[in-house]
Amino acid sequence: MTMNEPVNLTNCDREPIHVPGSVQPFGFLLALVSDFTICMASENAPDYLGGDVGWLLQQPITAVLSEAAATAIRSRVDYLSGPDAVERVFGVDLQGRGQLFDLAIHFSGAYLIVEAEPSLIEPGVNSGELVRLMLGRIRKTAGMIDLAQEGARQLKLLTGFDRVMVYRFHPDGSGEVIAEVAGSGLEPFLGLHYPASDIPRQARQLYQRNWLRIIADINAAPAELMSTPAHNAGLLDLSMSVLRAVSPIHIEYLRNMGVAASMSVSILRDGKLWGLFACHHYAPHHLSFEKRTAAELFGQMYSWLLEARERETDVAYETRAHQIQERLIERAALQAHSKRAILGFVADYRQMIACDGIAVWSDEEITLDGETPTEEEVQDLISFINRTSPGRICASAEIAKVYAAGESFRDRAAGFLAIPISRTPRDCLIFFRREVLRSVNWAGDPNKTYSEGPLGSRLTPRKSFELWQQTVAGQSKPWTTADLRIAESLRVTLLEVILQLAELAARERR
Ligand code: BLA
Repeated sequence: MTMNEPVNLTNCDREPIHVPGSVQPFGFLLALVSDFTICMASENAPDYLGGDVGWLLQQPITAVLSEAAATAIRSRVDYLSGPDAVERVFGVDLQGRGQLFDLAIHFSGAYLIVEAEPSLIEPGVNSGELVRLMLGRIRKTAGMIDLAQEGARQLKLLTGFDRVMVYRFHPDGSGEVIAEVAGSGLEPFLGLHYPASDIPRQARQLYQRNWLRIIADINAAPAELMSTPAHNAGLLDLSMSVLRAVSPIHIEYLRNMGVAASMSVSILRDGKLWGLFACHHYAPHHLSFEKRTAAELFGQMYSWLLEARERETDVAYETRAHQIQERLIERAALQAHSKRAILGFVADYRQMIACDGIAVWSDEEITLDGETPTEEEVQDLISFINRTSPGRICASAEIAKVYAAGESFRDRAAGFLAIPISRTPRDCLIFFRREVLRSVNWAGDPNKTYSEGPLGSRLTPRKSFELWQQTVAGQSKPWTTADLRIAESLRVTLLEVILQLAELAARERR
């Protein structure tokens, strides 16, 4: 997509949101070349610094800022060596006139970017202490959802946004509101799913590098970046900027929802974007840089805690599966016949791997439990599996994609995980998961109507939800690597059980 091609609903994952050529007007931006001469400035810089843009451009920084301010900026340059490094300085008297600014300083290519916004001193607020208290509260929670709910509550208290949600991404880039704290009378979004396109790929990549963005007022006209002829402000990469102007598509989406200000704080796991704290306000809402820094720090601490918690959950899931498996081996040893040993443990298998139903086929006999295809359908599926992947575990979260006949029962069993359990073909365990759509309904207000902007009704929560429904039709929850590891271990165990019982039977016959 070229810079000049208009953005619409089909090309928006290619919208170059990192080079908007403008900033939000709650602060101003200067770009300096290596001798600290200004080569770009946002058109609103004179509102804060006096003079006009024509004058600012090509001035050495010391002609515009006080010596002390220029020194404060220069002294930070040495700390900017790592990728994506941003230095912050609070309460700098930029022109020696008693007006204090908070600064964010970083390199974009060869340019030193200085962003400044008036310091908002909040008497009695100690951000460090606030974050310390917030962490104390979230550490007391148990489980991932409880953690998310308390995290949203704490962030709402810190920031004063009308609504704070925890939005979790799925592997396909779509997402789900898993926790929400909203002012009374607001339509709930908890439990709603949205397609990947609502937070397009390049935005997700950006949010992995830059932890926080705020849109203080969706109606505030962006301030264009102006430059001297030798430079091109339209190409200036603002990925790490704090003032970066926001995609017009996203602004339209927010406007349609009646949202006037928004903020999101990234939640990362193992360096990858796991989710976001998504915050809405129904009037313009600006937070001091200090509070935003506190919110960001909270997001980082939250991410570490989540990482530790999720790891514990994964370990607990597998440990429990292994315990069930050990009990199963002990009990199998008491069985006289392998068929009984295999068919008799359906309830145990179901506890090992999360599923909605299971089919077990052993020695020409089939047992179905929970939500499954019919016996006939299962038998056809088994023949297919034995033909296409004999002796191997095979799994899919979208059955009709790998097995066309699965189309007819995909609402009951959109996902399957098959474990072969004997040397003779056919004997196997198949875990089924229902179509994800069946467990999720529209949770918003059915009577609520949304405004529409130039791009029509697509950019509303309800339409987004409908689109998500279309994109996940025929899919179950994905099988995780933990599921597959447990399946492999179960396969080996059941093979051993069968072998042992066969040996025992042979010995008895002798
Ligand atoms: C960005 N879209 C975003 C952001 C969120 C959402 C949270 C991050 C920016 C922010 O902090 O506001 C989406 N917000 C949601 C969702 C909920 C919510 C799903 O509160 C659910 C309750 N957006 C669209 C479509 C396109 C699109 C169809 O809905 C494109 C075709 C684009 N969204 C889009 C872009 C950005 C974005 C380009 C990046 C904005 C930026 O950082 O410049």
